[in-house]
Parts: sequence; structure tokens; C-alpha cells
Amino acid sequence: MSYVDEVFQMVVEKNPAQPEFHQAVKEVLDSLRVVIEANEEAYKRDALLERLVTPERQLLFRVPWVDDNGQVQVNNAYRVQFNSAIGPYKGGIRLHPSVNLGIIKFLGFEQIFKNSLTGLPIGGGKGGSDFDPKGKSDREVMAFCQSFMTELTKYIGADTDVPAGDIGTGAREIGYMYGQYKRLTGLYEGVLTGKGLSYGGSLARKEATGYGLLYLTAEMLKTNGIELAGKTVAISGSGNVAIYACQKAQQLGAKVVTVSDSTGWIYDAEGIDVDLLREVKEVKRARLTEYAAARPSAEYHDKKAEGNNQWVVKVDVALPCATQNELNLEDAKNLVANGVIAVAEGANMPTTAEATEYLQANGVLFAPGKAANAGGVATSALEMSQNSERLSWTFEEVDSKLQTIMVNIFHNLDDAAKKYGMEGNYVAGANIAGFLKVAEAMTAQGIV
Ligand code: NDP
Ligand code: 2IT
Repeated sequence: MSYVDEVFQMVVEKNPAQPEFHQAVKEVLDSLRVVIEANEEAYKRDALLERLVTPERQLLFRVPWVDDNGQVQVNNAYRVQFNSAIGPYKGGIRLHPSVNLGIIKFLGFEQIFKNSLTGLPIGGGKGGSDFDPKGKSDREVMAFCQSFMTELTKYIGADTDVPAGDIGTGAREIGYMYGQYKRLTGLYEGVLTGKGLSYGGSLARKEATGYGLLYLTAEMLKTNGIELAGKTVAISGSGNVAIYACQKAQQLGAKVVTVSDSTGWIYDAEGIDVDLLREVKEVKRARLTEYAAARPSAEYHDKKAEGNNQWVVKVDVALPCATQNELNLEDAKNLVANGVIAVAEGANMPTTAEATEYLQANGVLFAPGKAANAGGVATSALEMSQNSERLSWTFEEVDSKLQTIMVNIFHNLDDAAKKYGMEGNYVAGANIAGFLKVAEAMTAQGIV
């Protein structure tokens, strides 16, 4: 059995019941086969792959908090500090009932390569809890965040581990967490990113993941001789990533016709009204039914009644921006049948392995999340730089750095794919380019 296969088998045996983690590891290891085989003896002697797939540290803790009825609630929480070869652990905090250790490990593993691809000095980590902020009062969310941070504070710091937002963790949650960290440590430092602008946040961080997704998508299309302007786009999700992906797509001259949330999806033939979408989802934290009610051109499709079939709409570009494994083989077949040109992942691993293979086999340009959504964490690293120098940059300065980073990421993975004989396979290119830097740093630092 080859070294790559041995390590994958070990991952499955040692990490039972963590299918998303297995899926993320398998995709990376499959891409790395050609790189590993060229240098197998040295990598094997150093157990480089075993170290790469095993987190440096995994923290599991309980979070007790009191709800508005005086009832004590208890949630499970996690922080996986996966790899610090190229910088302090960096990655978001997910608050969603579906969170478990396997989900956080898959996200932390992806983050290692994504952060490497940004070209900035950040290692990989991820955290979260099965707490559901939906339907909770602000006071309940604060009680949870303060209790969560009371424990997490012991393990993080501006030079050790810097968490940020993800599903369910936005500006409100980051604010409460930052306040508690500061209170406990007395330190006013860049320990979290995605902070509010009045207390150390960076301009353009809120927009960065969605904007970055479009910068990379436009560059991928351009490199293949195609213009984004004039194209029709499907987006899933209606959270932080989806909203700003929608805004930038429209600024670049494309027309976005779908968005979704966990209960339904919208088809808007006239193009999504981003201001209305922001009002409904970002300000009111309401359901997309409110968008449909306020917009005559919008059709609302209930997922429970009709299934999650938003990918049946005929579009040129599809941008899944909600959650993992939300675009399956059947969806990929519908997209291809309707002539889709490109799929770029705004979410982390939103496309199943079979769907990715099908899209690639049918000539669809496919940009994996660890490259396409790296603009968020890249801008988080820019926020860390601003905090360290105690300065803040203008929106234009941050946005222009973000554009440069996304264009560079695309060409790095395009070049890596070509160099290893897999031209046009951006999944392999991203995994290889992300891996090489981390592997070199791990090797240089000895057996740690
Ligand atoms: P938000 O919480 O702001 O929005 C998430 C959106 O996805 C909501 O519309 C939500 O619907 C929907 N959604 C979440 N979970 C599910 C589910 N299980 N089934 C169906 N729909 C779901 O999160 P973000 O926009 O920040 O994150 C979206 C994706 O992007 C995630 O995969 C995240 O890991 C990834 N990402 C985020 C970055 C960031 O900077 N925020 C950076 C890079 C990647 P509802 O409103 O009903 O909850
Ligand atoms: O998945 C991700 O890259 C994020 N949720 C953003 C992480 C960050 O540290 O900004």
C-alpha cells in the first residue's frame, strides 16, 4: 500500500464517525499523491503526513449559561489548534447545532492549506459550539459568548491563536467575546478578527470573503478567456459570505438570481436586491419569506415542501456559500445540463466529492473553497497587521490588497496544477500549492 493510502486508512481508523474530516483529508491526500511519491522516503521517515493529519492540540469544553427563563443550558465547545508551522493558529468559530468535533476538524484541516495559500503568516485552526444563536435574545447570546470565552481565553492570544467569525458568529458575537477576553486578561490586543470598526476591526473584513470569491472567480474566468460581466449567477446561503458575494457580482456586471437559507430559496428573475437582502438577513435576522413578501419579482421555494433544488435554475456561474455538502451529484448534473461554466466555493467544502468529480469531468471550471473563500482569512491577517502596528488602513487600501491576494492565489494554484501535469485541475493545484509551503516549514522546524 502506498504511503498516502496508509495514512488515509489510519485517519479513518483513528477518527471514527467523523465523515466530513475523512472527506477533507481524502481530497487533499489524493491531490498530493504525485508530490509525495516524488519524495516518499523522506516524508515517510519524518511521518510528515501523520503529523499533518493530526491536530497539534484539541480542546473540548463545556459552556454553561443561563437562559431568559432562569434555566441553565449546557453546550459542547471545541477549539482545534491544527497546525502552527507557518504562523499562529487562525480560523473561525462556528455556532450551529450541527457542530461536533469531526466538523471542526474538517474545517481546521482545510484552514491549514487555505491560510498557506494566502501567502500570509497564519497557521490553521477552527473552533465552535453546538449552541444555536437563532431565536435567542441578545442577552442569551451574550451569556453564552462570555461563558465560552471564559474558558477559551486560557488558550488563545494575539501571537498564539486568533479566532474569528464563521456560521452563526458575526459582529455581535465577536464583540461579546472580545469584551470578555479583554476583561479577563486586561489586554487590548488583536486576539480576534472581524471586530467592529470602533474597537480595532478592519475596513472591508465584513465584505472580504464574498468580494474575494468574486475576484478569484473573475480571474479564473478571464484566464480561460471568459468575461464575468453579463453572466447569470446562482448563490446559495444568505449570510455574510453570500450577501457580499452577491454585491460584488453585481458590481462586476453579473446578475445574481438565487439566494437561500436553511428553510428556503429565492428565485428573483430581476436580480437579487442586495439592500433588501441585507435588511432582512443582516439587520432583522429574519427569514427569506420576508424578502419574497417585499419583492414582487421574487419566487419563494420552501425546502421542506420541495426539497433543496435551487441548483435547477439555469445559470452560467454557481457560487455555493452556505455550508458543507450542500451541492450533490444530482445538483451537479442539473448545473451541467443547463450549461454552467464555472463553480466556485464560497463555503467550506459545499460540493460533495462525487459532484466535484462530475463537474471537473464535464469541463466546468471549479475553484475549491480553500482558494476561493480565502479572502476572509487573508483580510483577517491584514486586520492582525493593523492591530500590531496600531493603525488602520482605508477601505480602498485593504480592498486592493485583497484583490492582489486573490489574483495571486489563483495563479499559484493554476501554476502548481500545470507543474504537476494536471492543468486546469484547480483542486489539485490548491492542495499542492498550500501543502508545499507548510511541508517545507514543518521539515525545517524538525520533529515537533
Ligand atoms: P452565516 O452564518 O453568516 O450564514 C450562513 C448561511 O448559510 C445562512 O444563510 C444559513 O441559513 C445558511 N446555512 C447554514 N447552515 C446551513 C445548513 N446546515 N443548511 C442549510 N443552510 C445553512 O455564515 P457565513 O456566511 O459566514 O458562512 C457561510 C460559509 O462560508 C460556511 O461554510 C463558512 O465556513 C464559510 N466561510 C466563511 C467565512 C467568513 O469570513 N465568514 C470565510 C470563509 C468561509 P439560515 O439563515 O437559515 O441560518
Ligand atoms: O473559514 C474561514 O476561513 C473563516 N471562517 C474565516 C477565518 C478567519 O480567521 O477570518
